[in-house]
Amino acid sequence: MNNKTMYTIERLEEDVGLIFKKCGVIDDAAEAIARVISAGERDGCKSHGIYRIEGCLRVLQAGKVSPQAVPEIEAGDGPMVKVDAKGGFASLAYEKGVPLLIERAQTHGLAALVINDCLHFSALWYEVEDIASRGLVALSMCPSYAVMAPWGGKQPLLGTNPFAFAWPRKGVDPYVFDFATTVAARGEIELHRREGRPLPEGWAVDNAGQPTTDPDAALAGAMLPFGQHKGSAIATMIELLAGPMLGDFTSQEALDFMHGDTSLLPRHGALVLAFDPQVFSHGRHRDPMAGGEQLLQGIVNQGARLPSQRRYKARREAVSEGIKLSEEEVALLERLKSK
Ligand code: NDP
Ligand code: PYC
Repeated sequence: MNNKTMYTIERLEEDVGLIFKKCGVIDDAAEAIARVISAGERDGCKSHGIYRIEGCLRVLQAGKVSPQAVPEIEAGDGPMVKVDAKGGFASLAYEKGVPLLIERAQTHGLAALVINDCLHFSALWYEVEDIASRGLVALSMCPSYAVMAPWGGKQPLLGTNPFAFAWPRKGVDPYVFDFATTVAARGEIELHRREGRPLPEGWAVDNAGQPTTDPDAALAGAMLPFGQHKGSAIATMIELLAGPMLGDFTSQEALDFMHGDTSLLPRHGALVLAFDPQVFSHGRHRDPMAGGEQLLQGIVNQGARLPSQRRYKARREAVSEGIKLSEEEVALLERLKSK
């Protein structure tokens, strides 16, 4: 890429927050969105960084997300914390619900954060890493849009349904993985299209069900699950757990709600689970953290890298040198700020 401009994380957060505030999004929500988008850029996760801003703005313009929504929490004394996002962005709903989720997991061993009716556009590692950095194990999942064919089928039905897991570690970054259940996130296909690059084989079929490496044909056709029938089943599980089980949309319903327009972003529910390993292992006289460490060390000792290692490295570089943005990205921020 061409010349780069360095941004501090604070400057990027401020700019992104300002863009959303100018579009009528309440301050708390705009700032929560800015944190997650800027963290994506900081960690080199381009498919869920500033590239997502225009998608969010299109949904605002289409009137399909509520800029003034204030999430409402409903939590008795039990392990379930429910947040009704009221049709607003998921980031604020997550931030509002997570302190109670942590408290309940520490009390009950396991707790669930149920977010209903939210516009979810972000990477899930942000949530599970946040929970693991407070000493808990976390799982997060949500549907998206019906853009993926089930294994053996040809028509879009399931979403790109992301799934993330985090395990806390003492003195080092948590173990985190986070992936779409399609071969790659849809954002990756869109980035290939923008850059005029063909897709790797096996990512998608065209609208006649034939394999394609053309990003446009892939976007008009169907994406494919990772791991064939296995990814297809995991994506189905995510639909069931974070859709119908929460009384919320499946990926097909989320797409219908947007009148089939995948240039917008999906609105649906999300499920985040937190586990306290100290409660689960109580009475066993074995330190769960030490046991986890032994396993992770065994992986590293084979020369394998842990998931998120690339991301943490990108973060360290961004913290010391700044976040590098291209001329086009800077121009985009400036244009949106001055609107
Ligand atoms: P990737 O395939 O880029 O990465 C998946 C995971 O595997 C990451 O944790 C990554 O760590 C790790 N990984 C990659 N290569 C290796 C390796 N060689 N060895 C060990 N671990 C490795 O992710 P996807 O394209 O599937 O998804 C990208 C993002 O899209 C996710 O953050 C997801 O949450 C988001 N998404 C969000 C949706 C939504 O509705 N909100 C929908 C779909 C996706 P590392 O980052 O360090 O490379
Ligand atoms: O990259 O597939 C994706 C995606 C959908 C919604 C947010 N990200």
